[in-house]
Amino acid sequence: MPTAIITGITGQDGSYLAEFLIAKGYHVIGMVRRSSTITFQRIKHIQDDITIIQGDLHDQSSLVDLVERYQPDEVYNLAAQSFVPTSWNQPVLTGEVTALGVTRLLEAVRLVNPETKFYQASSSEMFGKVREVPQNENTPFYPRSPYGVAKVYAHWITVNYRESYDLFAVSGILFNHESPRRGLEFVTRKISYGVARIKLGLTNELRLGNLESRRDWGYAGDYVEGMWLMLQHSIPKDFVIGTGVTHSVRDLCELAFNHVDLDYQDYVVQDPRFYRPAEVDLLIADPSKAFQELKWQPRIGFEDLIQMMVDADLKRLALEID
Ligand code: NAP
Ligand code: G4F
Repeated sequence: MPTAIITGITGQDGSYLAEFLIAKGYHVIGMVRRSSTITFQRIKHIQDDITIIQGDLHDQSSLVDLVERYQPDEVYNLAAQSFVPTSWNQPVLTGEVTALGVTRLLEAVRLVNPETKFYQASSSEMFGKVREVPQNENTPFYPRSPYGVAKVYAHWITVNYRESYDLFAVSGILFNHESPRRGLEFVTRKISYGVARIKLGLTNELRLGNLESRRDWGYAGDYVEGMWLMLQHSIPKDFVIGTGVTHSVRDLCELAFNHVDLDYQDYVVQDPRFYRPAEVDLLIADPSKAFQELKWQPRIGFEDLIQMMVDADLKRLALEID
């Protein structure tokens, strides 16, 4: 039975990856940080099938202990301060966790067992003010937020440990991926939840920021397979994972409201509070390397994804009201 450690297991991707690895027969160790309330909502259905251990990307010795104790075959580093707007309010914390935290974990792997395979959750946010369209593994980075800058550091330190110490360490450059488990602050979930609340008569407006920015949105459940495939490849390499299709936030509103027979123009209010100091205007992946070398393909398209999220929020809210 192979063993995998997942940092960030309580997050959206961590929960899907844990399910995926359990189904593949892995012993899954989930690292969680200590908090005064339980943060296991996304993993409570699989809690009996995983081992949960406390640790924190701030704390070097907790990471060394973890790797020493479980001698994992694979480590998936998904933990991060992952919300872009927060990175302007907490740039130092974002750098500590999202950037330096990766070095701490790589050091733990290098010191304890350099045979361990390592996956780093890199981000399309690194492309920022894009240098070419679409973006592939060779597109230069131009990050536009402290989060993006931290992810560029994390990306290059992963490449550097691969080249310096011959570790099997790879970065998956993943474009935006969403699901009914997405945090409420991210725009897809904010919209699906807002649409459901409006449809159920709980509110009559949805306040958003920039409606013109464009993203390549896919389904998180599909993307975790890409992470695993990268670690099964014969050679450690970085891959872009995305759909190759882009939509604006406005398109997203139109689709989500239409799904419940409403017109977004009657409810969406643009609020400058949600504008960013620097925006990433356009992201679109060129995932051809992953298609060819990993045989990875996204299964769920944009329309199905957004409809799935709206339906899930309608169901959840209806149960709460009952
Ligand atoms: P998420 O839902 O925000 O989950 C982040 C996870 O990191 C949570 O489990 C969180 O724990 C944990 N965490 C935060 N600070 C930590 C610390 N100091 N020590 C240990 N754990 C810590 O993020 P996600 O959407 O699943 O994304 C997973 C990873 O992929 C992140 O690194 C993100 O930056 C990256 N990424 C995401 C996307 C996307 O579209 N989703 C795209 C590209 C890259 P708590 O539950 O305690 O908060
Ligand atoms: O959903 P978002 O907050 O995601 P963003 O900034 O693209 O970051 C996500 O994807 C990255 C991959 O590219 C990850 F690395 C990162 O961890 C995270 O998962 O915003 C998407 C777009 C932005 O252009 C934003 O300005 O939606 C626009 N937007 C418009 N109104 C809004 C809002 N975003 C949020 N969160 N809230 C709004 O009201």
